[in-house]
This record gives sequence, C-alpha cells and structure tokens, in this order.
Amino acid sequence: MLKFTRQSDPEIAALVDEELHRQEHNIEMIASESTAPLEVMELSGSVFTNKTLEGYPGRRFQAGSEVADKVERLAWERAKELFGAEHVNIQSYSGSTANYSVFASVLNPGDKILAMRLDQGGHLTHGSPANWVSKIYTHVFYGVDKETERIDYDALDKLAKEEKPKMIIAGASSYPRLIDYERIAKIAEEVGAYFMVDMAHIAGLVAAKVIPSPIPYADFVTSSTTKTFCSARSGMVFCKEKYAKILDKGTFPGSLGSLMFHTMAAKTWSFKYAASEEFRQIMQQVVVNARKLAEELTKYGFRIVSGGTDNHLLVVDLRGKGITGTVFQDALDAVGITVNKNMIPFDPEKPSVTSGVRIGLTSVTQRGLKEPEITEIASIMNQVAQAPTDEKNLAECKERAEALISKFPLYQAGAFDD
Ligand code: DSN
Repeated sequence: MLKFTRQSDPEIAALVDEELHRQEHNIEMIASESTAPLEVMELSGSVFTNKTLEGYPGRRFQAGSEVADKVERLAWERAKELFGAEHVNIQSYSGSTANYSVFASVLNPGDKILAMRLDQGGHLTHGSPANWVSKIYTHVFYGVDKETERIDYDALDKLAKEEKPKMIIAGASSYPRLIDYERIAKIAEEVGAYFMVDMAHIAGLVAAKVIPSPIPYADFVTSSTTKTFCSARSGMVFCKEKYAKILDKGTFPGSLGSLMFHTMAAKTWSFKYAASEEFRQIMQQVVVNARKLAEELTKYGFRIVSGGTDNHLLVVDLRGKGITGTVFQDALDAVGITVNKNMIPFDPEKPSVTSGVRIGLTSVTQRGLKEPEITEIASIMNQVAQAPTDEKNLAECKERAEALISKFPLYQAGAFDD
C-alpha cells in the first residue's frame, strides 16, 4: 500500500512500517480502538479523497457530484436498514462532530444539557469544562450509584425534574453496563427534553444486535464509526423522521463544511459488512471475551468496576493491588499490552494518575483470540501487577505476550506487500 511513498518519502513510509510492526506485535486493548478491515483502508485512500462537495445529493454546491451522490444515497439505505432507523446523516467527520451537529441543530446558546459525568464514564463533548461546548451551553451532570457503580436512574430523574434541561444525553466512554434507554426516554419526555444517545463505543455491538439498540427510544443517536463498529475514522447521526430536516440543516451548513467522501465510501462498505454473519460472530465473541477477562481478573483479586461487564470493555479498580492506573498502564505497555489509565467512579486519584485502567476487547477478538487466550492475558496482567517495576518480571511477561499474539496475525499475510 506504500509503493509510491516508499520512493518519494522513505522516512514517512518507515514510520508507517514501524507502526504496523507495533500493532502486529502488541496486544491492543484500548477500548475505543479496533482494526480497520483492508477494504476500509482501500476506500479511505480512494479517489474520493479528491472530491470537494457540500450539500446533499441533488442539492450540491459544486458540480461533478453524480457519482458521489450515488455513494451517499447507498450509504443512507444501508445504514437505515442496518440500524432500523428512520433517518440518517452520515456527513459527520467523527463522533465529536456528530455530537456538535446535533447541538447545532436543536440547541441555542445557554440551553441546559444533562449528561453523564466525565469522571464516571461520560464523554468530553457532552459538556466537560475543558471542551468548548461548555462555553455555549449550561451543563448539569448525573452519575453512578456509589454501591452498584451503575447509573443512578432515580437521581437522574430527580435532577431532570429540578433542572428541566433542554437535552438529556446518555452514552459513555467507559461505562461497562447496558443503559436503560427506555427509562431515560421517559424522563426526557416528562421534562420536555430532547433525548440524545451517543453510542460511539457500542455501535458495532448494536449493529450486530448483540446488545439493545437506543434507536427506538432516542430522538437523536450519534456515533463515531471506529471503536466497535470497526470502520473509518468518521461519524454518523440517526434521528426520527420528524427531525430529519432540522438535523440535515444543522449538520450542513449548520456545523460542518465540505464532505469527506473517502471515509464515506469506507463507511458505506462497513454498513454492508456489519450486517454479515462474520461481523455478528465477532461482536458476540467481543462480549464473551470481555466477560471472560472480568471473570479471570476477579479470580486474581482485581476488583472490576460494577462487578463485571455487558459490553466490549471493563474498568479495573487497582487500589487493592496497591498500584495506580499510570503505573499499570506503563508496565503493561512495556510488555506489549496496550490499555489506558482510567478514572474509576469516585476516584481519589487525579485524572493524570487514576486508580484504574480501561480494557477493551474488540481488536483482540478481531484477531481471533478466544477464551483460552483471554485467560492467558489475565494471567500475564496479574504477573505484571505483582512487580510492575521489576525489569526481569516485565521481560518474562513480554515474552509471554509476544508468544501469544504472534499466533494471531493483525492482517492476512501479504496484505501490505507492494
Ligand atoms: N473518548 C475517547 C475514548 O473513548 O478513548 C476517544 O474516542
């Protein structure tokens, strides 16, 4: 895939090779990552990169749109069929811009948004003070119950009635449990709020019908298309038909400019692939593997936030092991297991240190790892946690990790031969 770059710029080509080598030899367990199928790579690099277009099929601002229009229309049909949605807009560049386009469509400056706290699993773009949306809208937050570490729906209900937000957002970056969309939709209806679900992390599981879909319950459902959906770095938004016009206008010209047809082509392929039996089986195994890892780590004395998982990720509380999230992340990184440090609910540590790590199972499952390999990963993680700064221990663990992952190629042999 780098035939020409190798000749004109060996330096950047070498960095791509280096990253491929890193991914091939590491056990990638960042919960927001997955491995893009080769078709997604091809289409993301296709001639659609050259096309500048704004607007919608039949209503473009530039000429030469006849082929691109066919792509966007095909994407609509496939996406609506796959997710059982009334309307889709696939112009977002990412999950973040998908969220921004919904805000631009239905909110005014000063409007109030009720969303999940970032430090208990929410997302930056839902209203963190660090994100620009906090300068435009007012934010109030709900969280999880201290005992169960699951969303406290009674507190959410009470807060919604007190605060009367214009929008309630569900969806999270590090919440391992199913969300009761029906209940939140009812609360939103009672207080006259829009209900938006950000399903970025779980879109693949939803597409494969492995976990329940928010689409029947929410006014708007946003998503990135990487993560469990395993597609291009891009976004998508679904809504009820009654909001179709307002969403399209809020997306373009409301919040986005010219389109990225190369990733739109890749997403179009993924809307077909995600309906396949192959994808369904991978997604089903992702959940099985996540549960298995939670179970195995529990046997080694790790505490799993909320006691387990229903989706592709788990959050591990490391306090019982006497180590922080940073220490464990760095030690695992040194042995070739990639995870990220993560706040646990009511975390006493700073966000730069944390008491936990978040672990995702999508990439390893795509590579073919099943329960026996997950058992081995848990055992390696336990060995790392026992002596996270002991070089001899880390070297032994690295050997075990490398032996395991080398049996499961990232891509088929010869995929990147020029
Ligand atoms: N929110 C970040 C994550 O979940 O890792 C990126 O999408």
